[in-house]
Formats: sequence, C-alpha cells, structure tokens
Amino acid sequence: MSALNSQKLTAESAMENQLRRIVGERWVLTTPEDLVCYGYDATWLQSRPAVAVLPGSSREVSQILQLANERRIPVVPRGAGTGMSGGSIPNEASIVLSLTRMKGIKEIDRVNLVVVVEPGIVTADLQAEVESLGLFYPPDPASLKQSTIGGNVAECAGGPRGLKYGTTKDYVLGLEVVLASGEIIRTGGKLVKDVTGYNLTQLFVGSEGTLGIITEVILRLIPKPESKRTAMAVFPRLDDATQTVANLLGAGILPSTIEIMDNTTIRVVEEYLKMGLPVDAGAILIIEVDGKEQAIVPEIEQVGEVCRKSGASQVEVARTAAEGEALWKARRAVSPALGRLAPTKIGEDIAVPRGAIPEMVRRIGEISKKYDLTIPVFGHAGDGNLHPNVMCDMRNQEWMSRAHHAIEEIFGAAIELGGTLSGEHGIGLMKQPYLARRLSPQVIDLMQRIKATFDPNGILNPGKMLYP
Ligand code: 2HG
Ligand code: ZN
Repeated sequence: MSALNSQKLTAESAMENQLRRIVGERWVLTTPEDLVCYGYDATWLQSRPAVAVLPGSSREVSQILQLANERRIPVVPRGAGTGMSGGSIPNEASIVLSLTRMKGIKEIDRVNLVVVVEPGIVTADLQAEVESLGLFYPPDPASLKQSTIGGNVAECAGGPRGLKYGTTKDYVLGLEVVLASGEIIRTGGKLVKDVTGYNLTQLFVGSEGTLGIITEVILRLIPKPESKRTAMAVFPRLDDATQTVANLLGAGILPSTIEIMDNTTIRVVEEYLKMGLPVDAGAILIIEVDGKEQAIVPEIEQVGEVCRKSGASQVEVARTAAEGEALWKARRAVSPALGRLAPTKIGEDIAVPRGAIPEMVRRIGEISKKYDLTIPVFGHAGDGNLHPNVMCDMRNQEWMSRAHHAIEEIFGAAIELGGTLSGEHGIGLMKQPYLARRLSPQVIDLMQRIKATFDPNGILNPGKMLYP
C-alpha cells in the first residue's frame, strides 16, 4: 500500500470514529452492502458514499456538520431516496446524512392549524395522522407512501392536488435548519403572516440540501374537505383531452386534480395492473373535486358535461371510495410501470403556463417522432406540470444520444412557451446542464453567491443544482 493510500485510510477511519462518538456505533454504516442502500434515488443514477450516518437529533446533525466543515468533507442529506433529479446521489468522498430516524410528530396544534414535525416522517403517515383529527395536509407527491417531509421540503414536492391546493412551499411556515458551520437557526413560526426580514423559510424550500439541513418543519394545515368525487374521462383524441383543461377552468370549476395519462401510459399501466383501463383511448383525464357534499355533486356533473362537450366519449364517476382509490392507484403506478417499456427511463418534469398545455403536448409528440423515441406523457395537466418520460437504454450510446437531443428540445419548447425545466422534481444532477437555458447568467451568479454565503466551504450537497 502506498504511503498516500494508507494516510487516506487512517483519515477515513478517524472520521468514522468521530462520527461514531457523535451518533453511536450502530448509526454509522461503512460496509459495501449498507452503503449501496444510500447511493441511489428514483433516477437511474447510482453511486456509493464513503460513509452513511443516521443522526437522532438536531444536536447530532450540528456536530456532524461541524466535523465535516472543519475537514471539508461533502455532506449529502437524504430522506427515503425517492427524488427524481439525482439530488441525493452522493459522490465517493461524501458522508450521506440520512434523516430517517428523525421521524417524530412533535406537535399537532389544532388552534393554530399547524403541525410540527421532524424531517424523516413519511408524507402519508403525517397525512393519516392529521386526517384522523379532521385536518388536511394537501401536497401529495406520487411517492407519498415512501417519501419524507424533509425531502419534500428540500425539493418542493408537488403532486396532483397542486392544482387546487398548491405545493409544499405553500404549507411551510417555519423551519429549524442546521447550517454548514453547525449553527442551528430557526426561521418563520406558527404564523400565517410574517414579513420580518428576508423570507429565509422559502429560500430553504426547494434548495435541494445545498444551503442547510432541515431538522424541523412547521407545516400549515387546513380543514379536511368533507367529501370528494373522482371521475375518469376517456378521450379518443389526445388533443381534446389537453384542451379540456382550459375548458374546465374556463367554466369556473376548480377541481382538486386534473391528471392526464396518454395512450402509452394507459396501456403500460393496464398491462401492469390489469384493471380494465380503456387501452384504445388517446388519453384519459382523472378529475377529482372535493368540498361539501352538496357542492361537489353538481360540480362533478358539470365536470362530466364539460368533458363530453370537449370530446370525451365516456365519463365514469367512481361510485365508491374504493373505486376512486383504484383510479389513483393506476395513476401512481405510472412511474414503476414505465420500466416495462425500456431499461432506462428519463422522467422529465417541465411546467408551462396552463394555456400552453395542448401545444406542449403536440410538440412532445413531434420530438418523439423526430428522434424515433417512445416518450409517454402524463402528469398534472391542471397545473401545467407534465412528465414526458424519454424511454431509452443507458447501455446503448446511440439511443442515449437521441434521448439527450430529445430532452434538449423538450426543454427548449417548454421555455419557448413560457415554461420551466422543473415543476416539482428539482434540478439535482439531471437538469443541471440545462440551467442556463432557463436562468440568466446574472441570476445564476447571484444564486452562487447565496450558496457561498451559506456554505463557504462548499460541503453541502456539492455539485447539485448550481454549477460547482
Ligand atoms: C408523478 O407525478 C411523479 O407520478 C413521477 O412526479 C413522474 O416518473 C415520473 O416521471
Ligand atoms: Zn408528478
């Protein structure tokens, strides 16, 4: 062994020992079989960190960051690893900081309509807890049964209900954050209104772990809607389905969701779940309305009328909660089911002004033909956020090159139509090369200076979102 290598190993084991002193022996993982579990997310990217550490408190997070900052070791925060932009992929020199042990609900404050949670709580668990008290936390990323609130905040996760209720950013009122230096700060509070100084809370939302580690979140809650109705509208023509979004919103209806699945998506989910989806349709829309029972009964009828007038051949309203849930099961199964079409799935996340949805979907169709690629389209049509998925095979260079050209053109079209690179998945590693397509050099420079102020040694999730 060379002198340099043995020095490196000694330094590594000294660092591991210090981490063990902070969190306890059991919560420092170093074997290859453990580390492999901390090197993936929901993209096709993979790597392996130097070490994974699972702190149990903000104090421990603070001590870990002090150590990492002194030694200039990269720290990659991580929840459940369901991210879709490579945000939690570590490099080989990194400490992965998994926040999954910190999963408590500290308080449900029914007077102030807030819940105070640790970052590792699973989104669906939090929702079930508050719903049992008649309260509601609306953001519903498709991964909600696995994803954690810390990750949702760091990526500003969205989901179908974004249309009526907004996304994670609209519910974060306050945070506890550990800075790169190890200092622990608090922003915001249990306040609906607060304009005291810069809005640092919102600066951390969607910052992808590059500015600080979120160790506590104060989330706004609303009363749980009394009832809901879910409908599936079947459209022979994709174009009619996309135009229906504007027709519904123009008719003065604000459903909680308008989700679209195109023909390829319908077929692949049907193959996977065998639940009787209309495999010959050009597209389906899954539309849900919620609120008071007396209000939603006429509202779902009106939804049906608008859909039929807009070209739907059939509109089926779920008769029971179980039928409604089956439709959501189908929708949430799209991502996993797409794996059947090709070995590699590059799931994009563009967002355009809603009026541009029909044109955006047409352009994706043209791009798919031009590059001879399967690009299923599904997503949150109601709020302008679409998921064209470019199907390819990372082992095949020629195929990947076509895929990358197609992605560039999809981003180009979205931006031309007044849109953006990501609506809810973040930039991470996957979209970083395209950042300058959407942000001006001045804005990127300003963001880089903000990053340097929060993290002068560049240890927090380095290389993500911004250029290093
Ligand atoms: C969804 O809406 C997720 O299902 C995943 O945001 C999207 O796989 C995707 O591209
Ligand atoms: Zn989505």
